[in-house]
Amino acid sequence: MEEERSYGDRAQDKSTHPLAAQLLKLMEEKRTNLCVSADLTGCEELLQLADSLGPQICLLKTHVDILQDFNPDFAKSLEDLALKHNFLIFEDRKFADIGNIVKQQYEGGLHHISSWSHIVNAHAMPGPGVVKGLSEVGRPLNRGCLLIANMSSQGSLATEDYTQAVVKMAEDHSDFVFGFISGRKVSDKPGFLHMTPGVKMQSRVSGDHLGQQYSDPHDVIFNKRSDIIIVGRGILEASDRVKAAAEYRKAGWDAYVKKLVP
Ligand code: 5FU
Repeated sequence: MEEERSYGDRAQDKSTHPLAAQLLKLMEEKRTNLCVSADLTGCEELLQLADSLGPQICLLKTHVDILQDFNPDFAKSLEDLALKHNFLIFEDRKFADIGNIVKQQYEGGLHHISSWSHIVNAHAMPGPGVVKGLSEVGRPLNRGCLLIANMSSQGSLATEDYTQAVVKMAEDHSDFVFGFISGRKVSDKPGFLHMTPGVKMQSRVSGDHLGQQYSDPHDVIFNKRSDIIIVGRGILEASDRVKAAAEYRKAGWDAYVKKLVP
């Protein structure tokens, strides 16, 4: 197995995308590889969550289309909290259309995602046009994109060949794409970041009734060699969310430190 490099070290690589470098650096500084998936339906509750968990996370992931009261002030407040606590915002929009449409979905509509979200993601299924379209909007704003290499859900149609084609597409567009949503490390390029959803501490909870499948932080970071754990209900449904986040943060960080030992 090749030697694992630290987040801080990977941030220094010339080939690392500036946004990936910023993220790797803040992960090292804050000692966290935890992304909270803020899957809530009210703006106020989401902002409170961001403020209370902000010190413990490297990323806050949103699904703005499930918010019942989204408004431009909310986006501004979230940006302020990201600055206050030094985390990045990732809108999990999973763009999946032709370039001409994803451009408009990213920049316009009700949500103006490109104006406040540092990171978005996309399915590679439509071909490179989806990345080119997003990149025309995102690059001038110094944004970055992740490609979905495979999904955590049961019965996902992503084959190994598909995943390899996604890696190639990312490499071909590395001025905008800087990593993957995937269950495991799929590329050895140090500038690419891997983020894994479907994470829950209790290994006895193997999934939900709609096909979600869970692994624990150690398995994701140490065994599967991913970089960031994405945790939703494991934190959101806890009676004490701050305490639960601290536990996930520690589990994710300990697994990373263990991985660094040659
Ligand atoms: F791309 C993916 C994926 O393959 N699985 C996911 O679960 C994204 N997700 C997201 O992570 C999903 O949209 C939720 O926002 C989150 C997982 O939430 P959970 O409550 O931790 O199961």
